[in-house]
Amino acid sequence: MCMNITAYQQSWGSNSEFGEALGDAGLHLARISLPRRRVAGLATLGFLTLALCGLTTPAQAQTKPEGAGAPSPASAAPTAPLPDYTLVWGDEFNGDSLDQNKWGFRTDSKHLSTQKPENVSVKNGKMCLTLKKETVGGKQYTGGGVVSKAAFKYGYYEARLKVTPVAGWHTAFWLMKHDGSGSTDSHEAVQGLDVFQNNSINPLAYVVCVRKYNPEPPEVFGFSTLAAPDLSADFRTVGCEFTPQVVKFFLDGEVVETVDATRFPHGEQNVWVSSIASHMGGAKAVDDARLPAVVECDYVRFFRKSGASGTPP
Ligand SMILES: [Ca+2]
Repeated sequence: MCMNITAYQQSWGSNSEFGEALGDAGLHLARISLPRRRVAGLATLGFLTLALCGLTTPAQAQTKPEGAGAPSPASAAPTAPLPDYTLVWGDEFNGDSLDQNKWGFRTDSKHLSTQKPENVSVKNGKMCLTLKKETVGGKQYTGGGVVSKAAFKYGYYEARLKVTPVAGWHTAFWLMKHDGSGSTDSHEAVQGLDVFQNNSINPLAYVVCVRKYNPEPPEVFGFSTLAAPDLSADFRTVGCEFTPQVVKFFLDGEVVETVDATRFPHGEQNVWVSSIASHMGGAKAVDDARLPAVVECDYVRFFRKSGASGTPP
């Protein structure tokens, strides 16, 4: 297995995005039963997403369908979904621009896209990652992403987000030490926790796993492809509790995968949210006709257990 992982790292890079290739190899497939919600047509949902992120014309916005897209619970004070945890860092994205005291940008060129700061915006209580067909940095598409300036270790990490229904995009919420380069190189990473990785060609599944980077050799633990409600149809809450003993992955408040954390060393990690164009998941091509597209994130939060020590936010 380690041979396979190394081979994939060489072709995909040593970062969160190589995990999905492992999933394509069918190393592990776990299915969970989750309630499915009836959703409106994809065209309507795509339109609504663009409207919320200000990418439609005023005339188009006037035709916004009623009743679609429930408002986010942004006004509620963030509370920990687990006992004894307290919010110590986060962003509700309530302003009109990204808070660069909290976030830096992902700026790499990887797989099929170059990630641009200009593609990250904050509107209507959401952070929007705009996905475009344009040639930049030798790639034919541009995506976007953010990485927290603060790094944390043990605690509960959570994001609420909605992916695009447009095929060809890999959207992730994950935890990994950032080396300051804007890329996903993992030279400083001890471990990586992939809380959520979706390939938009299949909005009904996503991947979780734990990756050990250092000391070498790299290893992957708990790699699971999880069935989910349509991740492009509505916002979903994904979380990860990290303790010295265990990593627990959550979807909408339910534990969906558990990994023994005593099997790998632990270090600090930054918080990432990004979307890049990619063939991962078996996408043969990006669906150009439906671009630009948008990935939305309602919030990112980090809670620490009461009495626990850690890096101040
Ligand atoms: Ca929000």
